[in-house]
Amino acid sequence: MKGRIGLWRFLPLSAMFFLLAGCGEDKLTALDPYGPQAEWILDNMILSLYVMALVIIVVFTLFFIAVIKFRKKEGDEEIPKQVEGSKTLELTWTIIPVFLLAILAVPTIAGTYDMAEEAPEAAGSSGEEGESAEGEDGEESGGEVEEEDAAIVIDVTGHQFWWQFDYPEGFSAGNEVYIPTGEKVWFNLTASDVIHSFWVPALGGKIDTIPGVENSMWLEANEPGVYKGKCAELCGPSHALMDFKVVAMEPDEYEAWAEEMSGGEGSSEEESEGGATEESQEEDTQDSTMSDGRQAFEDQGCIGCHAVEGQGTGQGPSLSNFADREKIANVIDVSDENLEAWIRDPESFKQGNNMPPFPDMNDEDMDAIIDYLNSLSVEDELE
Ligand code: HEC
Ligand SMILES: [Cu+2]
Repeated sequence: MKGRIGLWRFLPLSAMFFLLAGCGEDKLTALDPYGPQAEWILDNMILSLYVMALVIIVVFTLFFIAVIKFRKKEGDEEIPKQVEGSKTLELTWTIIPVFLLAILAVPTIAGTYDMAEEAPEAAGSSGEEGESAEGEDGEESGGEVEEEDAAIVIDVTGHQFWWQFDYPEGFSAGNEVYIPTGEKVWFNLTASDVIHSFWVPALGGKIDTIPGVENSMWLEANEPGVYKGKCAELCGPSHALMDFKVVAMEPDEYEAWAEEMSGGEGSSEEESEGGATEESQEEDTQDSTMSDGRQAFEDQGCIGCHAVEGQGTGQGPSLSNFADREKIANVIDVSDENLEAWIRDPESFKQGNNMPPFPDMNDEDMDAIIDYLNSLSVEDELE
């Protein structure tokens, strides 16, 4: 009796837990799908739940019938008839599970093949965005203009403890991956150090990122939104903080974004080159008036690890659109104080991460760098 009272007391508490668990998370659940893959997973989860429920109901019904109907009655002294094996029974409880597994197998196998679809061979490079560069010079990629819906293939690299997303147009995005809605976006995934796992519960399944191995998967978002992703493989002290976000935009918005990321208006020639854009990026940075902040960013050596406009170095996340981030390094809210605190001592926020601290940077450089980072918005450019 005592135990029961104790348990009841926890009921409001656990109810609260479930309510609160729904708060503040950016769609971090597989039970609320926003894309075909996640829908498929949920449908199959529910189907197997039904199958399991059916089994439980049948087994327990039989069990209770047996317990009640065949219980020992008053004056019953005989030992009941002993049964040793029954072909009919054995067959029944072999065939029923086979039948149930067949029900599960049909959608599972079909879906697995669908999901294992390979990324279209490099169709993304110099693909869609280059082509749709507002038409200024439509002839850019010469004869080999891709068909309307050339696929987008994004290279993903897992690092302790951040995500690198390299786009076919030659730019890199750190920690937040932008995709268009309503189409399959392919990801080719690997890792630079240890095994990580790429998972966006609201959009689909997860897949490991393994050093030296390239895995591939696709995701699709039905509607615009921000979908939270997680590293799902214990990878070091800050594994639990290795989050990222998928930002799904309407296709035309996405195209404008991608164009802006790959250098804005003047750079459609460089887009047509696909990957080989290093030179033109150097030019780009020299063109843009070298602000104090940019100068400090280079003087302090940040540029050695953080690309701004351009492919990631792999050492640290690209900061090309840093001002669009919702969090710094996905752990602290964006604010000048927090940014300074991060730069002076990243370790205090994310144990074991690979950014060196800059505890003694002078205030002048610090302020300039913070202003500079705050100016690096691509979404603002689009408005
Ligand atoms: C040795 C390489 C290295 C240098 C030098 C470096 N960083 Fe970093 N930085 C990193 C890494 C690695 C991360 C990712 C940390 C993590 O999240 O695990 C990072 C993360 C960041 C972030 C958060 C990025 C995001 O996506 O939210 C900011 C901002 C940042 N660095 C600014 C700077 C500034 C400013 C400097 C120069 C004063 C600098 N970094 C120098 C490696 C470096
Ligand atoms: Cu990880």
